[in-house]
Amino acid sequence: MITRRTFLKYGAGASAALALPWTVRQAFAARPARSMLTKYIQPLPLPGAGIVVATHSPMNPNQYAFTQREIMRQLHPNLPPTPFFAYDDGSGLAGQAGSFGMAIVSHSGTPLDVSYTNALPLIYPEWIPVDTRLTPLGNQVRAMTHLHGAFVAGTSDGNPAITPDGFGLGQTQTTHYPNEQPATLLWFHDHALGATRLNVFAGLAAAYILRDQYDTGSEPNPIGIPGGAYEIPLVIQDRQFNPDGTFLYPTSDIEGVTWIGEYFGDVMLVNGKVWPFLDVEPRMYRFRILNGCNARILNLDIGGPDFWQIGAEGGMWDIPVPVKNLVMAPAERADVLVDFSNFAGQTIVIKNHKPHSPVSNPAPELPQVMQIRVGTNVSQQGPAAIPSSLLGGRAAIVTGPIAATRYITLNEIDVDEPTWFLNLNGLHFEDPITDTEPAPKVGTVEDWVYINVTGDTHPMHTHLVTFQVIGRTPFDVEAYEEAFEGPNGVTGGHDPSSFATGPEEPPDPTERGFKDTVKANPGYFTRIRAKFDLPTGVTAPQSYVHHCHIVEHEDNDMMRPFTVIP
Ligand SMILES: [Cu+2]
Repeated sequence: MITRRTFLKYGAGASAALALPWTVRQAFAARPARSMLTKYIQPLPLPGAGIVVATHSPMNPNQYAFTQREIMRQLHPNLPPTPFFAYDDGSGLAGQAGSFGMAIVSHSGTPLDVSYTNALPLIYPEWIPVDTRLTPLGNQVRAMTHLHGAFVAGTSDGNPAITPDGFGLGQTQTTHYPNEQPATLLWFHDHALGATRLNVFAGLAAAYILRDQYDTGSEPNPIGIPGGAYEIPLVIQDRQFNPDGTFLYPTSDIEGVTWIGEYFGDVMLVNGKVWPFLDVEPRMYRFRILNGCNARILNLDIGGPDFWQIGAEGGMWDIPVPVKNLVMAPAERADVLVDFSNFAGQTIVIKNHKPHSPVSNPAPELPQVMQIRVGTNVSQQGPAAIPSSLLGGRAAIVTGPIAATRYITLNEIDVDEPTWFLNLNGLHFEDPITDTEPAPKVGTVEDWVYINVTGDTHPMHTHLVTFQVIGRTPFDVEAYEEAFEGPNGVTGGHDPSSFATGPEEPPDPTERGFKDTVKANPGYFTRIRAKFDLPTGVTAPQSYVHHCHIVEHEDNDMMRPFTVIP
């Protein structure tokens, strides 16, 4: 058995080219359209100006009815129109400018009923290379929506363990979102079994902004942060294009395999447009940043001013934290303030760097993200200074004892072979749940320890709960593997503590609050802590999943079901 870690280790001595994961070679080889795409010549789509703020049902303000369908937009002036999948709120999407263009605005404490009806093509179009080994119904387009970060019943979660076939043409998925959670940025995206990477790549992703009485979105507000036109979502996604305008998703060169290990673009899209620019006034702004890439870990740098991070996936923090570089794995969110007051008349580029060790991601470099043009005139004065405190909190679970600690291994098996797959605990997604896997009792607190024996960082996402990051401990991977290795990697349930090679490292300052996605770095075991409550009126058992949010990994097969039990 060759894991990617050993592959990289021993391959590097033989040939530098061989040591590169083949997806990287392919990404470099295939860039037919990139050279035509001049940077910073089109404006960033904004809510109400290129991003549709979803309209509720005519009879019920707390009900939304979406249709997933294929539309076309020009994503760069030098490209023909690009076909992609979109969530239509019934408006017809005339207000959607790019390939990301829908946002629900909801309120903490006010439940919503949201339905999704599949009106996509019956069969995947040619530009989406399905791997029928991984899908339940061949090359049929099956959709299933998951509200990422939502505290919901298992039946409203978009659960591939409950609904493995997803929803086909003409079928409707109905969901109930209680919104019993703090104000934050969630996002809804497709979660179809074996095709999540393709459906998300094809465009099925949208924003879900949760407000409360403090985080009103208006200016002024009780928190003293920017609002209105000065609060801007930045959804960052990398893509490749064919010269005809279609998105390009490379296929495997392994016999019988279509799936690739990671999808990396050579072009950056922000809010669904290629390398856009944004005009700002010389004052304070709030950016709601989402890494919407399939597999790329971003390391963002805004040049002149600082990022002041005020929140992440689980909502707002108690204080702003200055951050020079925002290292964001797929699905992670950063709520940041940036003060342009001292930058009047200047042009700034948001750049993306290779993340530093121990974060590891095989993405080829893609250094430019977008341009920001700071004007000289302020039309509305914002907050005078970065607030010294906020109205949120730190992640700190102090309620009672730890009911259980779950040891979950992350494995990558048979790299570059037809049998290549990734897994948790040496198990496929469809395998029965074993007694060492999570089965939290409702209302109890558990520690989950993600033990990474692969060569890459995996952003692990838990459905249902947000969690506190407790810390990361370096350990002797070889010795741990040798002790507990099974046919598909290291099996679950084995405490790695005695293999530690150093003390537990505290969470990063950007992990101050509750999170729903955590970077599990190679050579470390990462401990998170969560309380497994259920929404009001929802009774155990309820079924969910946890998985790597590199969506190629999730599809093949780094995802497992778990049940919250009575
Ligand atoms: Cu992964």
